[in-house]
Amino acid sequence: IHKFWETQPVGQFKDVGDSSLAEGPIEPPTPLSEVKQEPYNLPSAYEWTTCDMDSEETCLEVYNLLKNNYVEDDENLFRFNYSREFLGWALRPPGYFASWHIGVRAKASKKLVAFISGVPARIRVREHVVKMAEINFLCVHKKLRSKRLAPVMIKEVTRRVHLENIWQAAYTAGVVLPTPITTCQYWHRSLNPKKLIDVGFSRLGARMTMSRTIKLYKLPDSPVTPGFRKMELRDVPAVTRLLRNYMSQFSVAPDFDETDVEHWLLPKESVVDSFLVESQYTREVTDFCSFYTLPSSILGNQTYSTLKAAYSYYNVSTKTPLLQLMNDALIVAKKKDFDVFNALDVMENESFLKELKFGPGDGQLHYYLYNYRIRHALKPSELGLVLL
Ligand code: YNC
Ligand code: MG
Repeated sequence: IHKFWETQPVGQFKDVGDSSLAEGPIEPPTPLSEVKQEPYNLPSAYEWTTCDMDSEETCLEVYNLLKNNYVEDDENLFRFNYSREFLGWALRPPGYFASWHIGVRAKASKKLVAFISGVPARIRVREHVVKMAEINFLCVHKKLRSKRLAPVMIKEVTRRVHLENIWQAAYTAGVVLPTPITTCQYWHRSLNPKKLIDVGFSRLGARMTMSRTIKLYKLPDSPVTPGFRKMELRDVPAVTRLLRNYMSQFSVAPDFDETDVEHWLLPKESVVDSFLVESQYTREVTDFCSFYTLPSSILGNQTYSTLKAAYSYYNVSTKTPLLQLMNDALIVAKKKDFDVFNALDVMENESFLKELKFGPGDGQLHYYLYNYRIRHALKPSELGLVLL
């Protein structure tokens, strides 16, 4: 039933529970000279293009392809609308490869009709730090679906990753493929319940009125934790130490150094927000929280066109209880006019979701590794990785 995925070095369904299979790479690297030198063949009406994300014009083409054709919810009410600034950030981390930003154009019109991307990352699996590609933004134009273009795009990005001498990858999808390392659930915390109900994102609870619902989700005007402030450039060393120490408890997590923290966690307007708690006495950074901005287009509503969503990213609590830290994150997100705050049940998130009035979403997010077998599936709480 998975004609393509059955041919790939990924954990296969038939091997689930087979404890004779060792954890680690499924296939060894091949000499670079043996990596196919030419791109895979596309149907003759199409051609490969490398998308230069430094070019405003190309960035806009990728933005528009995704805005009109990327991920929708099960009921087709919403579609992710990653901003141009976000795409520029997500696709150009330290050491990125322009060759991993892969487009497909119609030869005749030069219109961009498909895209897939990778960025390099060091990901720790238990005690092993592995160089990987994080694969994201796989998108085929709605009019070209079910023509087996996706497998060609996946093989092409794999070839270009191999050319950089990288042999593993991490990715997430809403669909079940062979075979998830874990399956996570999204939880949603209403910040603007009236709008969420009006656009069909949420429903008025049983025996609830609109005014009682608004009151239920009300938040203070400003954070309650003394020393809670926005992260700054000077905080990069302290945040890196705090994060590295905290992430060591998870089975799979990024191995962030200071350059990574500066890129992925330093606040960037309308892209990523980060806050920390600095002890008033010792000036020590004891806690950290962050979220990224990912609006969704609201499909066919007369009043509203955009749902402004914040997504929980990396959080660390050592002194401030995580519950209080995340409540402050909700407060600042509300102040920034987000409609909803989303979080996965990864890391220690379960400890605050119910108490802070998050509700479970429908639909799951499956995490995968390419060419790396893990012995048993993880619990979401054992996962320390958030992909965009
Ligand atoms: C998916 N999301 O199972 P089988 S997530 C991977 N990820 O293959 P066709 C997927 N594979 O089952 P369509 C997938 N969705 O026969 C489908 N597939 O073995 C598999 N949607 O291809 C599927 N973006 O071209 C099947 O399908 C085969 O025209 C069918 O295209 C699929 O970015 C898609 O959800 C998703 O744009 C492009 O539906 C299209 O339907 C679409 O006939 C809306 O494909 C947007 C959307 C996906 C978001 C994401 C992560 C992608 C990971 C890709 C795998 C990376 C592997 C590692 C590579 C580097 C390795 C190194 C080293
Ligand atoms: Mg297709």
